[in-house]
Amino acid sequence: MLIKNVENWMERESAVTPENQYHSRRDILKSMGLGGIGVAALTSGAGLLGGASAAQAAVRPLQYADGGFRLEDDLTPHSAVTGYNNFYEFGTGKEDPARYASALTTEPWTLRVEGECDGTGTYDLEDLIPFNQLQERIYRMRCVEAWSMVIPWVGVPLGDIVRRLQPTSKAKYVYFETALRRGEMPGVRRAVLDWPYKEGLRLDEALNDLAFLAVGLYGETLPNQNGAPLRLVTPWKYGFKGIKSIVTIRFVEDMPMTSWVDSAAQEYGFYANVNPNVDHPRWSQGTERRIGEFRRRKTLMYNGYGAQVAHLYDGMDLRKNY
Ligand SMILES: Nc1nc2c(c(=O)[nH]1)N[C@H]1C(S)=C(S)[C@@H](COP(=O)(O)O)O[C@H]1N2
Ligand SMILES: [Mo]
Repeated sequence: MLIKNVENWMERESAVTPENQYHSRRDILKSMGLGGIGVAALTSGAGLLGGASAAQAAVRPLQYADGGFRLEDDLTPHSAVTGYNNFYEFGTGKEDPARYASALTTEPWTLRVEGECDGTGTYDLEDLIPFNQLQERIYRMRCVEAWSMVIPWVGVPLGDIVRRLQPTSKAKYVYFETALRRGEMPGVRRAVLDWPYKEGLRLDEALNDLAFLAVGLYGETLPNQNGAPLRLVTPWKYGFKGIKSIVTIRFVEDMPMTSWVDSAAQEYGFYANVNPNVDHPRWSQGTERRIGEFRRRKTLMYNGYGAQVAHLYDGMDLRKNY
């Protein structure tokens, strides 16, 4: 991303508290015999179990079922998931989103659905997302900056929403935009990226089982710094595809421009599939550091999700289509 020197942010990363010093709220709740449901009083009390910030005070518990995608890997502690973020609308520092994103007004939240589909129009969040059918999925996440996390997301399969909106036969891609609120987002005063933040998926990628629209994490609504109230999660792709605080969904015929391709096409491609064999021009993608761990891990092709997604790219040259 905008890192001049990889070592620079690696040092910042190591400043994150080691894993054994964290207390996962989820595990604590589990050990108290509480599941993911109805723990409002316990989980939203600021500071009760440590690490809560002003921005997290607004989160609410969600009800959800097990979405079936679970990992053996330890979860990344809640305080790292919500305290070490990329959300450039609030600044380019990893702590900036936790510090400033509470200014974002997320209620009410309306989305525009546009382009090549039958379901065009303006939707309240609750009308687009079936909050009574939420799932929890634990996904491995890999940032292009070569750090990774394991996050318990709560949301709905993107494919369910796409199918409900009924794309026309012309629709080949889904394009997303983040809210642009000059008064609430200190980071957009600088033209770091071409605001609003833009992303896209090929339609078959959007329909893949793994593609997910998250409204929560760790059993609660998303903290603003993680993209409240609605963000994309595509765990086989680098983190930057996970566009936050979505206000526009548009079905289009041609491959859309995305913020990162626009900013540096030679460094960030449209596909952005996690691929240890294709290095970023300025650093290796062969290994990664799981936040909270010290030894580096080998990065896995498609972030370990090849069985689910490799077929989407059959016959494509992944060096060209990076
Ligand atoms: N609108 C918006 N979405 C964004 C970003 C951003 O700067 N703005 N950063 C991306 C990047 S680079 C990453 S790694 C993930 C980080 O998500 P997290 O902070 O919830 O871990 O969000 C992605 N989505
Ligand atoms: Mo990222």
